[in-house]
Amino acid sequence: RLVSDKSEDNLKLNIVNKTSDLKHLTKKAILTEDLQLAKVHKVNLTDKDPIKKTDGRNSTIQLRRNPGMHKVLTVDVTFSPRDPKAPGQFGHPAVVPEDKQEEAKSRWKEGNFNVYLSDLIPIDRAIDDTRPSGCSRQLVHNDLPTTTVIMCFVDEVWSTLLRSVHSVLNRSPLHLIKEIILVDDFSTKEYLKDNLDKYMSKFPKVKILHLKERHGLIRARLAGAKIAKGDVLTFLDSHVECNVGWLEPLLERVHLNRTKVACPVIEVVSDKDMSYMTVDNFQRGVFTWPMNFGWRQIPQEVIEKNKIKETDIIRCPVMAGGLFSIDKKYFFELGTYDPGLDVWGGENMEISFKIWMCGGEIEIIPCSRVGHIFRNDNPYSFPKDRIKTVERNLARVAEVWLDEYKELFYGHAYHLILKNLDVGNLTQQIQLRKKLQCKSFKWYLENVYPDLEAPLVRASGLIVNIAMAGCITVENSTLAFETCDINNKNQKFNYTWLRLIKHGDFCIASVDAKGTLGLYPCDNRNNSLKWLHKSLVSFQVKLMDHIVLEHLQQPTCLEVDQSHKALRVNACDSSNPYQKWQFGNYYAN
Ligand code: UD2
Ligand code: MN
Repeated sequence: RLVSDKSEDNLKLNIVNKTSDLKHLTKKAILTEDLQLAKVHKVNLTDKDPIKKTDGRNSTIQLRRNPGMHKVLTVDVTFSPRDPKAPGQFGHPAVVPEDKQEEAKSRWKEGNFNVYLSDLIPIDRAIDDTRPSGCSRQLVHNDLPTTTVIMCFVDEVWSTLLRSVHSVLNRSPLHLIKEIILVDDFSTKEYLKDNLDKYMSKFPKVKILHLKERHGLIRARLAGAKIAKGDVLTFLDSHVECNVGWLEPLLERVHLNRTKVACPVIEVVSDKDMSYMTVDNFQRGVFTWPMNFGWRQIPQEVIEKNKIKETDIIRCPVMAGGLFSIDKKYFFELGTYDPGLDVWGGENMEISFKIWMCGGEIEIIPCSRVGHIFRNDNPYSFPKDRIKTVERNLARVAEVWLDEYKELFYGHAYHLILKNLDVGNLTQQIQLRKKLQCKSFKWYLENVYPDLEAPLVRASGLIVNIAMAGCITVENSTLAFETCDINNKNQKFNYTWLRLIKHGDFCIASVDAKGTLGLYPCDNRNNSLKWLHKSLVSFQVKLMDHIVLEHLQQPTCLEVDQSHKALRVNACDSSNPYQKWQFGNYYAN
């Protein structure tokens, strides 16, 4: 290990190798290597000399380093902590003393995690290096771009905010950190004002931007991005702990290709005991309808078949949102975030679709790991209703990016249709998508996220009534009930996410008082064309069920009249078999 105290900000710099690596190197070799790394850290080293390594069995192997590259710098000043016995040290769980239980409980709501324990553990604690083995041997370029770290926060817990900042300062090669911008999103807590400024004045790289009104995290990040001086923007939440070697692998990807957007693996800092926990490898960021973010493990057989290694980069359909590095110019070329998104939520979907559809890529970099405190609820207030805010944001994203697939979004969040949500003006966002000549959502589904089920209709084919052994048929632009014939085009219908029963551009409806049925031009906004057909597929068995006209006060059901074999609507009766229907195919529940 090599210690130098001449680095920037007068922080002590330890350059360490993981113990697992040390085993294979002689003492002399370690020194040579560390000297090289130290040089790299201060000046850009063009390293052409081969480095001698021994493999432990006394045979010397010659390693020619790639010119202009170096091994990831494992900078970590917390490696030998001042107080190794402090609670929470090395990422271990901390314990609330018996007589402090009440206090801990009452302070929970300050951040919706164990604030008492956060205050108890060191703000610069050591944590385990959780990177897969092999990461510390990876090479990155000597001329990596610099980054501005942007952390925005509203009423963040003091010790947690400090720990986030120190984890960046302590575990990043400082020549790569242009600055850390803390964007204070109009916090109400006094300590986040003068005290914070005073504390951070000791760290020249840290800048604080106090916003004069609440921007919400999306516009707060943009305020930070506007004044950023680094080549790359690295966004972080304000309750994180960056792990050893986290930064260079992210910057390396952006350096290789400016349209790559690099995310670290997000690990877990427990909200209950503040322990630092690693997560399973091979996780992709995905979403399910109606645009709920989640992580999904790559199936074992895919890992085996493609020989995917733990250190391999994982391409993700969507990012979690909080932590990523993006080339600054590219971020602005993409039109940043939609500034019409409010407060919190949905911006990760927006930026993800935008990146992929407009020529970029989103990657998770397993050799970069950052811990994050996941909380059950937002600890700050929303200017308007929380749920409505997120729904409106998502609907904006759907309107701009999902094309015809937005029906799936609304179909899974049907209450939004009934609410008649006002999403605000979208002209600029739609123009932007045109200007950037972004691809279609269909392209995205086929190429980026082929495993997402995205059937454009919920059900299709024949509409059968088994009791009467017949099917709904179009005859001379009217509706009739006839013997089923799978090859008859006039018996084919689509049941859409917006609940229309379509035959071409015409939709089944009952618009007169007598309850007769007819075909009318389809219109997604016309509620009198909408039918609810509930029991779709259950345990792979198709169930018959009612088809209910939705716009009426009294439930009214599609029925075939027993004697005349005519179609009509009638008062719903759960035991009436002539009101039960089944489509030929069902695509989703
Ligand atoms: C996730 C993301 C988060 C963001 C969010 C919304 C991760 C780990 N976290 O939820 O970054 O993308 O999804 O889609 O991927 N904040 C403000 N002003 C506000 C609200 C929040 O500055 O009005 C700050 C907040 O203090 C925090 C950050 O924004 O530092 C993210 O908020 P969060 O931690 O509540 O979001 P999270 O982690 O639940
Ligand atoms: Mn967070």
